[in-house]
Amino acid sequence: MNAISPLKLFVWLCLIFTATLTANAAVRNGSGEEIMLQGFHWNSSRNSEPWDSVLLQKAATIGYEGFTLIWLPPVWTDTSSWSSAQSSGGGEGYFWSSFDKNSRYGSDQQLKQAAAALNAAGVKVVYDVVPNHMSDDKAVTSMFPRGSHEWRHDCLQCDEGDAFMDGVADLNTANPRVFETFKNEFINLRDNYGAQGLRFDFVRGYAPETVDRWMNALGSRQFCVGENWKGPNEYPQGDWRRSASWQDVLKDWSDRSHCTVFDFALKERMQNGSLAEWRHGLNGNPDPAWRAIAVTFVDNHDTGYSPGAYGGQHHWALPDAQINLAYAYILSSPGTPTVYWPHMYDWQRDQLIRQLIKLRKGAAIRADSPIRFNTQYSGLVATTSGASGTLVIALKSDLQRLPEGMGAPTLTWDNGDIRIWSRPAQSAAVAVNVHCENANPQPGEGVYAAGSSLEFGAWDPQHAIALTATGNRWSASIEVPAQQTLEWKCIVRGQNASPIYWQPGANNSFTSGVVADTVGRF
Ligand code: 7SA
Ligand code: CA
Repeated sequence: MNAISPLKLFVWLCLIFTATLTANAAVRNGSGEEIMLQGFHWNSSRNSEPWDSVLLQKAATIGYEGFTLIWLPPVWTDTSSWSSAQSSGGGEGYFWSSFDKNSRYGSDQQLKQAAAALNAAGVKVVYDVVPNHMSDDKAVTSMFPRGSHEWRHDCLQCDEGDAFMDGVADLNTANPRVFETFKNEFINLRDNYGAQGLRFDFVRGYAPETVDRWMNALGSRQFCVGENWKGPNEYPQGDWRRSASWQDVLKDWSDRSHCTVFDFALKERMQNGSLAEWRHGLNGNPDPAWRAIAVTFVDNHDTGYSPGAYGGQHHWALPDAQINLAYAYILSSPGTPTVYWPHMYDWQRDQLIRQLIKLRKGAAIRADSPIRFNTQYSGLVATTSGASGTLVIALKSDLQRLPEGMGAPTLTWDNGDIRIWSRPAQSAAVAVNVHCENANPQPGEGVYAAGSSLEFGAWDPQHAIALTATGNRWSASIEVPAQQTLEWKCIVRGQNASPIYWQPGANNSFTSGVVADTVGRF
């Protein structure tokens, strides 16, 4: 049998290597431990001082605060202007007419200086790009001549996605020449303007696969995030996404683009749900591959208020009373958190945000870090495990009795509406099945497990774990950190924790991760 030649072996190994790379190509979420600042608001292009010089002056501070990414507005010149009954605008970059970087935010030179200063301060620059559409106010000399399938209106079925407004400004991004033009510009942003990532605008307007092809051309571990602001109810009849969840729709887009996505599932819960329901954001999904793709935010230049004319756009603004709670949640939970410029630098929420960033970094929370929700408490109580620490948060919660050794909160804000404990790193959580036998609950009573750790309600019968009956056994499965010796007892109690019957005798105890079941009996 002739030995395999070294060359053949080398080719074979290369094939294996590239196959594994592309097969499970990870999401482009930077280091996985990023904190993003949205480096503008809706009226930044109308700022008295050119925005690029504001950024240049603030670059060192932004780095010092702990931000590792900054999302900059579209830098292509936009000379549009529009007005409606309620407001007016234009020039913000979203209706651009050429790749010329002398924009309302500053000159080409000022942009280069600001970008260089931010990158030097350790804040990677992420440019907002708008390939779906452009203003075509110079019909004759446009970058994309009409009548050659490069515009949606020349070839309706060529547009890979939705139209912006009436679609007359939409480009066909899959058209080879259109695709190449943007690819070359993205490479230009990387090579000459310090781009280390891109924010893709209006991704509902083109295919995620096209985004993936552009990002592959950029190579290396560039960061990318898609703005897929399109609720399930906006998909047409017959499209599976119409009856899917926001999370499913976002995950599908990310799987096909290998980019992260703004967590509109969380935004929707923050807007419409109770605090306890914030756990249903993409960043709270039990699967780390789902948490890893989430870019969480409280508000942005569309949804929120902005300093200046008309207060910005405020299409879907979070009520003021929720904003601190929302930052406490996104900065101490998985996903890649985004801070909105005015909250930090115009409206004095910087003190809280700075402390939250410090706690997050201290615990080395990552986008895919595990999170456990303690739903037996009111409000939102969650434990996020980072590489070097654990953050326990209690938002407007009735958590009062604390487990042994938990002590006072590391951070208390808004009269205790926000409490965060910074604790030592925990080993990965494991499931344990808790069982009680020979209980004899009377009508209106239930069987619970009360015990030493937060998961067991810290011995507080009011916050013990409710068990469900199967025959003469009441059970529940919970997640607890591994390698912990935990003690607990069965109790029978009424709805409002009276009367209470405790299991007699010694506490039940077990070491988590060693046993899968723990049984107590009356
Ligand atoms: O209503 C908010 C939510 O409430 C919740 O209760 C709802 C949600 O469903 C509901 O549950 O969210 C809905 O509304 C959102 C906001 O409209 C929608 C969302 O899909 C929908 O569910 O979000 C869409 O709109 C956002 C502004 C987009 C989203 O991607 C998109 O999905 N955001 C990005 C996109 C753009 C555009 O690039 C930017 O828009 C955003 O800053 C960026 O973040 O075409 C030539 C032409 C003609 O067709 C027009 O007739 C003519 O009028 C030009 C003229 N169009 C002008 C527009 O009328 C004018 O408004 C255009 C040239 O300028 C303006 O457009 C601005 C836009 O207003 C502004 O937001 C655009 C360009 O300057 O820049 C910004
Ligand atoms: Ca389109």
